[in-house]
Amino acid sequence: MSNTPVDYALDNTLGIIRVDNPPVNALSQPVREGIIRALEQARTDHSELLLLLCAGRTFIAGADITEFGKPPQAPSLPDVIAALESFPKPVAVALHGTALGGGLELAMACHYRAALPDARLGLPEVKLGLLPGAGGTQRLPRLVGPELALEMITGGAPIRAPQALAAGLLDHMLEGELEPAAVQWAQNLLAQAVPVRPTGERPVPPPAEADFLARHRQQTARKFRGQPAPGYIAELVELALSASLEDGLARERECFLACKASPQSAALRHVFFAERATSKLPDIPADTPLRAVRSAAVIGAGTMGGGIAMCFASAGIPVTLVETRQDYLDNGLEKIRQNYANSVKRGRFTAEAVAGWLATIRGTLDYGDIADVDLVIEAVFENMAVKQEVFRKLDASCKPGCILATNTSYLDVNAIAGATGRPADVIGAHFFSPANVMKLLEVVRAEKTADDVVQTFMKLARTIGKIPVAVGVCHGFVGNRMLQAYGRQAQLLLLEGATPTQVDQAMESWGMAMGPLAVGDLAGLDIGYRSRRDQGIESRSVLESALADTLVEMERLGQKSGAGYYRYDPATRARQADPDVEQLLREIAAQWQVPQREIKDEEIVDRLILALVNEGAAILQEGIAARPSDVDIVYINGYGFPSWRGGPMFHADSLGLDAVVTRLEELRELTGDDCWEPAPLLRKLAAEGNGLESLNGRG
Ligand code: 3H9
Repeated sequence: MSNTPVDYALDNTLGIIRVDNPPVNALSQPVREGIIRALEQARTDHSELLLLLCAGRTFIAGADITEFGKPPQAPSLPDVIAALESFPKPVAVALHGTALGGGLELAMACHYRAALPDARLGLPEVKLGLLPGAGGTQRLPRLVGPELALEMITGGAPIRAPQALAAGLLDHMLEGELEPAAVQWAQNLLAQAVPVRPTGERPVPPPAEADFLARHRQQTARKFRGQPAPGYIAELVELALSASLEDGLARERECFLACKASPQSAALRHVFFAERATSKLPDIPADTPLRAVRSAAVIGAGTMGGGIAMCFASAGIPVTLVETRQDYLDNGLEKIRQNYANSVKRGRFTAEAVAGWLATIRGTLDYGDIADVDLVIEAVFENMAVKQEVFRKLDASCKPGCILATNTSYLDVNAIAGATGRPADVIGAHFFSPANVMKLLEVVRAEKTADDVVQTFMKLARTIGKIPVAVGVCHGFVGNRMLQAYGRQAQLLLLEGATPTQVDQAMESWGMAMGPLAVGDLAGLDIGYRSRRDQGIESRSVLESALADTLVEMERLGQKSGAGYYRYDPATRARQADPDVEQLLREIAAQWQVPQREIKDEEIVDRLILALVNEGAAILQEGIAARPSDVDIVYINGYGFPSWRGGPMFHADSLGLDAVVTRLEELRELTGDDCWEPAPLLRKLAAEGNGLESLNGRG
């Protein structure tokens, strides 16, 4: 391997530019400069056609995102791309892996494009709060038409090579090994003496339906609220239909720079790195030898257990589902079949793939059948005695070294581990429902969990498609503990004079996927009710659960009973404000002597969000989460927090910790509630003039 990231060599009259910038061949400054140098050399040598390709696992996966917060360094990507498009000799490009963002933009400016069949091509910039800033919005419509271009740029999802070939984004499909196949293809182009063919000189094909942009804007207005990039993208695709390439590129540049400087993009870039950082555990070496996990078992075939079993099966790990009764097992297996069948109907998986996965799931009533598995996940009823009983049986049945995981949302994993003679092998795995869909997985490290068990589980979580976040033991771990503080404020605000509609609308307008009371109704109010009774809290004995307890005792359990905080239209399930609940609130407030007043939306948002921030800071201080960005990832992926706000801890930094501390103190003054005492960590960082970001361990 050469020590510069771009190599140029001649093979007779074929000039080959090879990019080698691991891990994903991002277009860092040395790569951009290397390509310009190679073009300078090729301009005067005896090459007749150039071939550009990449070493390693992928073609260029985009601009180097780490450069975005820094001053620009020449040459810019648009300059490199202009140099390729206007190069006097034909330039061919061969793609493999993921040709994304600036990588695809660069490929689109080359004159001929080929790819291996499993390559994926896309412009995912929108996921970073950006838009393609190096010609993507102008060249993609010229190659594939404005409709598909708009879909690809606003959706951000890549398409596969066969679709790209059919759409006109590729000219040729390569077979076999990348380099020999690409060289062979380039030799053929040479033999045909193909001409230069600048994409920018092509006209944009007219749209099939003239109103496609208006329809698109209407359909996506709600989905993209709060984010500037999607609006600009529609404008730019529209511009591509009428403007010259030059004018289109100039406007694209302006919009790209505006997006790059936006707080939404800074937040989404933070999320990109935060999502990947969760796997890096500060206290466990990355090269810790892992335990092999080739087979798994799940105890309990309920909704959660079934969903977890599907995660393993879909990742190619055979799984045994264990139940106590044949009818429970049969129901559980049937539910799995139905879930898979629905996914096939929706086009998520092929019937063939699903049949293969189903064949790897087997059921049993006998713990003897799981004696040889490498990993067990217990997903029985959320009750300490029941779980400890299961772990005693696992201890007696499973082979030494088997990882024993408990799926719990609140319980003390140390106490569960203590029921076995091998606590080092025990770990918590808090899946979110539906487990086969939700990405988040809280990996709970108990006091005695062995390092290799933690590391193995973190890796395994990625294998089954999850974003794992390592957390410590406390009631509710990271997510549910923060949720409790957040939900408590929602309840207090109701008693102080807000309505469920006002609270939910304030939070939804701010960006939460769903307001807290609507979430409560969706999940079922009986869940919290039961959990409070399990903890020995008497019904209606606590102010912040007085309303919820009363509603449950009136058989208003939420959506499933047609009413909770709201009434639900039986046909449409649309929520409707319920005057009975507002009356009930007035009565409970009077009973508890809570004065009612008019509450502004701003106070609702501040109290709910700052409750998350303050609890998150306490969690960090206690070492329950390793870094603020881990807390952000939990809240974004498990609780509907808007990713374009970066998560609660990133959001606190964007408000400024000084301002956060001041507002917490004001809220303490306003409500007289000690929960608003700023977490010492916030005070300390604010006094130092630092943000929470300083604890993330990234530059
Ligand atoms: C853009 O192109 C703007 C242009 O339109 C205009 C410019 C003027 N930069 O995800 P992985 C790192 S915007 C820097 O774990 P995988 C990543 O952090 C860009 N670093 O691997 C990780 O580091 P670490 C548009 C990057 O195989 C390592 O590479 N492009 C970049 O699961 C491995 O990544 C995108 O948005 C980058 N662009 O997935 C594509 N990409 O090991 C973003 C990755 O230290 N990238 N890294 O944690 C991806 O979607 C995935 O990384 C990819 C590989 C699918 C490529």
